[in-house]
Amino acid sequence: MNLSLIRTAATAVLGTGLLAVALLGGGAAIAADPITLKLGYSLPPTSHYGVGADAFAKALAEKTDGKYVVEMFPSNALGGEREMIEGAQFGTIDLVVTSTGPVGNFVPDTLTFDIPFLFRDYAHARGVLDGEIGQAVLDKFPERGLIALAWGENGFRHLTNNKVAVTEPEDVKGLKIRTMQNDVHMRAFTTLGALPTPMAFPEVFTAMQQGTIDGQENPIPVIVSGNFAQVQKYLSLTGHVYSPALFIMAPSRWDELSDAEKTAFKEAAKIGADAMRKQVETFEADGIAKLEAAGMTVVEHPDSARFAEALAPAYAEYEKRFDPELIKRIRAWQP
Ligand code: EAX
Repeated sequence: MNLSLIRTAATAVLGTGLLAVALLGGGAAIAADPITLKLGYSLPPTSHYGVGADAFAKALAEKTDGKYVVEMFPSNALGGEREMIEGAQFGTIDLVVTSTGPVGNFVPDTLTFDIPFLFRDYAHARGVLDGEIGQAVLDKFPERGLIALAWGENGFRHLTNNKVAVTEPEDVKGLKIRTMQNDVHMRAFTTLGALPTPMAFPEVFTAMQQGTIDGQENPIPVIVSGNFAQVQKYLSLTGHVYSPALFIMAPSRWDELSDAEKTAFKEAAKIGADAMRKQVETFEADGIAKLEAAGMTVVEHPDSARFAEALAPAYAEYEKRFDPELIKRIRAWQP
């Protein structure tokens, strides 16, 4: 391997201030004239998204002999998730790791997966997404001006707030809860009697700090990596919905790739997704204890069955809006 080349590429990438550290440390070759791709995500580099993006960058370099260098833009540096997805559509951002939160506004088929209490556990969600049903949704992206390389993971979402230790659906009544810009989620919270406030993620911390919202809901890895314990008192492990993540790519970039490169990008995204899922598990293993140590009161067993029951009117609507047969097939999925 030519070390001076690596150093030159490293300096070039370092010069931007934001870089693919994993790539440079990973021992992968960097081609003489590498193509630099911009990848954006909403969480810090140490998050599950950061770990997944780094693993993707490393695998991509290995699979393409260093032709592609991924420059990382973590922590909303390129805007909120909705803006980043628009960036991919326009071709101003090459790659985005995002939750499905705002994706339904672009590819409505993803919304089916945002239905509350649809998946029993991680094995169920991952199995459906990695199988035929998940692939069929990935295949819908091109007609909406986007490429989806692979499903990643954000995790099961739990509720935090500053007013009350939520154990029953009634406790949620009147709470101002920030939701993602996702009308399936908003419908669920309206049905529970909360006041859902759709908001882009970059604004959430300040909104909690200033009390313009009482609470929010996110997976443990996001609550931990976002330091939400600093501004939220109560955490209820509602696990009310599974939050998938995606590796999205700009079609303008995708169209430039050879077939072999397209395969390399997809395989690398799958490796990134696996690393992301592992990191979600790591965060979940010690995250709750960390949040308790940081001062949060944790309700470990809110009444999930009653939450699901209280959502009946919302389910009736989802069944009208989405394919009820598909919902049935997803629910019935077995490993
Ligand atoms: O993708 O907006 C959200 O709450 C997301 O879960 C977060 O940005 C991670």
